[in-house]
Amino acid sequence: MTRFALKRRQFLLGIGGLSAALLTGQPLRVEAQQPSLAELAKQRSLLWGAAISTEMLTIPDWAGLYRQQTRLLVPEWEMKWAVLQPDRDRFDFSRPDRLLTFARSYQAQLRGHTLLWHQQLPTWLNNLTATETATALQRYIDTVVGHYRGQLQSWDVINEPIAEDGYGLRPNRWLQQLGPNYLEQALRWARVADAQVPLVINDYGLEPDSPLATRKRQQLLQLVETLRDRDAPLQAIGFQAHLVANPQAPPSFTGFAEFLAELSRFDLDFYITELDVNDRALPANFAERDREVAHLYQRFLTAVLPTPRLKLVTTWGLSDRLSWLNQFAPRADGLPQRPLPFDFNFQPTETYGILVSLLQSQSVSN
Ligand code: 9MR
Repeated sequence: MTRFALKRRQFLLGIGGLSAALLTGQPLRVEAQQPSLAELAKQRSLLWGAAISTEMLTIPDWAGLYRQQTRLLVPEWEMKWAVLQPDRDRFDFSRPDRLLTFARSYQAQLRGHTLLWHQQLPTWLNNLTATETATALQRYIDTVVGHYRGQLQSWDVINEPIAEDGYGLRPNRWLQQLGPNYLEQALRWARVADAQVPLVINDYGLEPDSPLATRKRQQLLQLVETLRDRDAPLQAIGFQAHLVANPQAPPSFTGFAEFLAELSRFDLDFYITELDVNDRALPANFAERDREVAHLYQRFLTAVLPTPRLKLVTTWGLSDRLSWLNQFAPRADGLPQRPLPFDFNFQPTETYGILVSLLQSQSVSN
């Protein structure tokens, strides 16, 4: 078992920071009559899904919730480089293959996430020369995209290429070793390995009305212009949409909606890829917290759902139980975050109710 898998298993069993009592609070039950977000989304030609990992499949109610609520899955961490090529001469597709089998068992699709990212990289990639890095990259893309040829809904070829401060490209090892051309090159290699699969650039921090997000949007626009000028294969932009609740200054998304309209001249699809709400700044009380979280989902989706080229929405997980936020952005009061449409015990939260009514609503039609 990899280090990442072990960490998650401990977490799942309640020994990774959350109280075990939370695991036993309520009976676990997936309501058969609960409307399906995926079915509602489909009525507006939208694919609806969520990030998943193989641990989640070991709990029948959790797997059942995915079957009921999603038609699109994305591996939360098991399709990253450190997992797929742990040693230079060994590829291991067993985990994402299991997710693909699960997706197919109920006619759902799987998104590829992600080929190039500055995190979760195998250590053998360290200390390679520029030429060796380029060779390793090409082999990786060729092998991985080739393994899944014709089987995925889309591929996140490059994840988070924009610099954190919004000034220029992220100074990751590919930029440093191969220069800015690495983006175009990676897209082209992916296209050679699979002639059809939509290729995506995915990034975060682009959504709120803020000076930083505005800079990041400008930078992304420049990148898309450059890639288009050079005729690089690129079919969609993924916006992660890890939203952050802020009771003092609730985020708004006017600039983002305008940005999507501006980007539409490039003939690209838009994906919302990792939607959730970080509730660290919200009060402990569940009812109050859930109301604010749901409200933020509503503000965001009201701004983006009318976008004609919006093709899919995936939340970053489905149940709060294993949300990354509990590890990466824990609340100061030690309570678990409540960022997703279903709570720790797989019961629908206020966010779920808001999503149902938004997806049914005519006023945000696209
Ligand atoms: O949620 C993911 C977490 O479980 C993994 O440990 C981590 C490293 O692989 O990646 C997290 O997912 C990230 C995603 O791949 C890219 N955008 C940011 C997400 C949260 O960190």
